Amino acid sequence: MTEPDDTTAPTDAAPAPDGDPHRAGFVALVGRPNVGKSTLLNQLVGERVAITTPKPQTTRDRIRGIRTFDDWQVVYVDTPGIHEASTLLNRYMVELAIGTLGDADLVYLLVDGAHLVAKPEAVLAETADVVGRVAAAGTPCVLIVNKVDKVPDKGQLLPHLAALGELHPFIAVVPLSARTGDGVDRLHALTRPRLPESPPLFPEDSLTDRSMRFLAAEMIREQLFHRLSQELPYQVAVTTDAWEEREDGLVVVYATVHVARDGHKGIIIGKGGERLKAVGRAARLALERFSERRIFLDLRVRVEERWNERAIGLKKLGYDES
Ligand SMILES: Nc1nc2c(ncn2[C@@H]2O[C@H](COP(=O)(O)OP(=O)(O)OP(=O)(O)O)[C@@H](O)[C@H]2O)c(=O)[nH]1
Ligand SMILES: [Mg+2]
Repeated sequence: MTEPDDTTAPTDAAPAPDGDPHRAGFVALVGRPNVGKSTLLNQLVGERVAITTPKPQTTRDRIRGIRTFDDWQVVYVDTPGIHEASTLLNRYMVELAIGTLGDADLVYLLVDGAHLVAKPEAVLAETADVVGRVAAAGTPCVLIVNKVDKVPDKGQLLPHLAALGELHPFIAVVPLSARTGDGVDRLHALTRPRLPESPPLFPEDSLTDRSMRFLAAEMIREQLFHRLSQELPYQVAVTTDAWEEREDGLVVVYATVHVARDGHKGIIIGKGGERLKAVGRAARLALERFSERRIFLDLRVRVEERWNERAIGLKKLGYDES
């Protein structure tokens, strides 16, 4: 069994001062759930390496996305949203995000600009909490005010940007839109000088450190998030069990949706199997686009009783630090 290489990364180089040595390092993307961390990761990398949904707590793992320029390389580390975690899975997610802070050369701390205008006090209070974690780690930090495409009158942002800027000695406060890419270029100029002198950390055509198996499972989970409501998305996990390349070029992917309760199985499958079919179809198309292969997806549902409440269940389904 082999897996295809990652697709080729865009190589438009950011200008660098003459004679400056090659630089490479890590930038951690952190913030509350749903602020657009994974959308920004994809925008920066130029490919959809992380799944994104309108629901909070979509990202459960650390996902590295790589961007290679002529004389520097940056490894962006997407993390789960930092929140008041109560369940075992959520505590695991938050610890993972906080653990990333100390390992990075630079932190991008994201807030939702549209929320900032609508509910400034709430956003300031919850940002202060995340800022405390960043300050404890001691890593230099850029504050990113995302989703500014949702704020028609940019002047409305100004007093709030100033208030946020007082929370911490940020390197800069950068308003941008991860969705449209507006304002993203400014990040490159701020980031390069903060990275250490180093040869590239990954091959120059790599887009992510994650395998196609992992990305396949995530693409299926993304479709489940889109099609399930209330608590159910948080009770499912997906594994890729096998990846087989046939001689005619077709790739057969075997994957399983794990549900925490017997009663959830029928909901996932849907009437006449319709929901599972729709999930499989959409995930297969996304995977075909990304891998540039023809895919046959064999998708099953299995009950892994209370997997999300038990350490052993989490580990079994891939949620461990390794
Ligand atoms: N309008 C607009 N929407 C955005 C922007 N960035 C992200 N979104 C939307 O916000 C929602 C959440 O985006 P994600 O990238 O999944 O957010 P996240 O911070 O990774 O969320 P978690 O993984 O749950 O912590 C999605 O519906 C995105 O399409 C933006 O710049 N503008
Ligand atoms: Mg995310």
